Amino acid sequence: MSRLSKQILEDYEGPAIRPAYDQARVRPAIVHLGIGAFHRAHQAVYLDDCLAIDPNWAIAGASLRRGDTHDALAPQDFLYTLAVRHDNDVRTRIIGSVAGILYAPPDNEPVIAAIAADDTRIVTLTVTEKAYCRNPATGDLDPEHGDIRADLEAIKGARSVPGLLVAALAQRRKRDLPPISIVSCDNLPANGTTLANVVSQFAAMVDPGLADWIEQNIAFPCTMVDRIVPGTTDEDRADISALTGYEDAWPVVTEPFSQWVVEDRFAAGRPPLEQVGVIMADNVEPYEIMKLRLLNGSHSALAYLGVAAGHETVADAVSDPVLAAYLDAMMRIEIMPTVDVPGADLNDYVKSLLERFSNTALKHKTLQIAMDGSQKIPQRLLGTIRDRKTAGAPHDRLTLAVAAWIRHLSGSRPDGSDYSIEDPMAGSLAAIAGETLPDIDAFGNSVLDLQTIFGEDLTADRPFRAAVLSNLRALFENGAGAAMKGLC
Ligand code: CS2
Repeated sequence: MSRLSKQILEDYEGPAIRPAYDQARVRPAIVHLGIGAFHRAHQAVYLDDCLAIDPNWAIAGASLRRGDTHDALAPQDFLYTLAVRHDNDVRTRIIGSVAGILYAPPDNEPVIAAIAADDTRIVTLTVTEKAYCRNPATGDLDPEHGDIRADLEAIKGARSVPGLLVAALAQRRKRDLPPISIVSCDNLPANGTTLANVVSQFAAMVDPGLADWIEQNIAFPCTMVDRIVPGTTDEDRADISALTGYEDAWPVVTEPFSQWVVEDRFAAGRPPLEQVGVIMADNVEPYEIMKLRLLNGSHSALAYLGVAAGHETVADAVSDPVLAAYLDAMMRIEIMPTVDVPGADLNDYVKSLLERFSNTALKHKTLQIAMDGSQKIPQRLLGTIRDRKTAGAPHDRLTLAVAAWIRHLSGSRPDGSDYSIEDPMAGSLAAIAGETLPDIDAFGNSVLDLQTIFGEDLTADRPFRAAVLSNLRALFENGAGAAMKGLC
């Protein structure tokens, strides 16, 4: 079977939809940092649609940590297959919006040079929460972060995302190049503002004049991104090849649903996003809150309780009637009253989330979503808990989800099998578990003392602490099913 490439596309007659534009005419103007499966199934698809309208918005991708995407896609001219699946239905499409991929560690100079190139007009990012090197509770740059310290000492060949952007922007300023927009597409509250904040805090430490220039010349629009994209498996590769008739080393598999809401505030033009289904908004915050709290908050709850209840995938977990009822109640009773999107029907939104989670074609691993909890819990669960507390309203289900995260950090399932904790704070979290367990209260108390996660307010909140600890004991002693039963 031939490998996907521009050449095989010339007379391809299989079912995968081909790019609707002449690939020889496209020009990159967007540098994307973090070209993983999510970007390839989301922004790159919208941009593929844009290229049929205007060929000047192709993507120069960059991987900062691993070369595997580059190595898989380079032999196929950076083409790849998007497989949209719902239960037994599958549709395939070849995406051509990625013009190339840069991978250049340990010295990211080629990536910095691409951002500082004359033709670059937009930088987009899907680098995950941890790459912002922020204090998760406050959103400020963490000056003690290892990569930040290294970059502050030697910014050439910067490793961290804030350092790398500042290095590139310093070059643009020096060469008097036009302004650009830097667009975060990560699941963070006010993601553009958060990014602007860490970038300007880093810049101020190396050159206050540069921080001022960034403020005047660079736009950091906020966005809300949504599409469920599990990691591709070998089984997916085989299924997709059998269907399309060519070999693709790294296709991406996703659901039919996709949403992108973008704040319309760009410094140097933008692709015709509004013509390809993107919602251009003056204020993205309500959408972000809705998505982070209802989708991602329940995803995290489902991941931690699902792992504890022995469910490997999200679809398995929501097929458990107790878990599904708990989740439904958490969303409708505790989260929905904290969300307000003008014109949106939140009951419909919740209903569609439960349908999306139950898509059996997506083998979305609970352990994949469980990763990086220290970076996710604050915006997914704790903000909602704070709002419920202020309103004097119950938040028992959200509290159970926080306890389930802490239980997860023990690294073992109720049947005694182990898994590893993937988290930038894994070292200190493992040390806490090692020093305190099997004393459940000591374990819970030590995690709840972490101000970078729980902030000054929740670390000092006695009723909150007591409620989390009592849930944590219930989870360890009686299991996840019993803990959820009273909360359905
Ligand atoms: C998930 C998200 O892995 C996770 O933490 O909650 O990646 C989720 O699938 C996306 O945000 C959906 O848009």
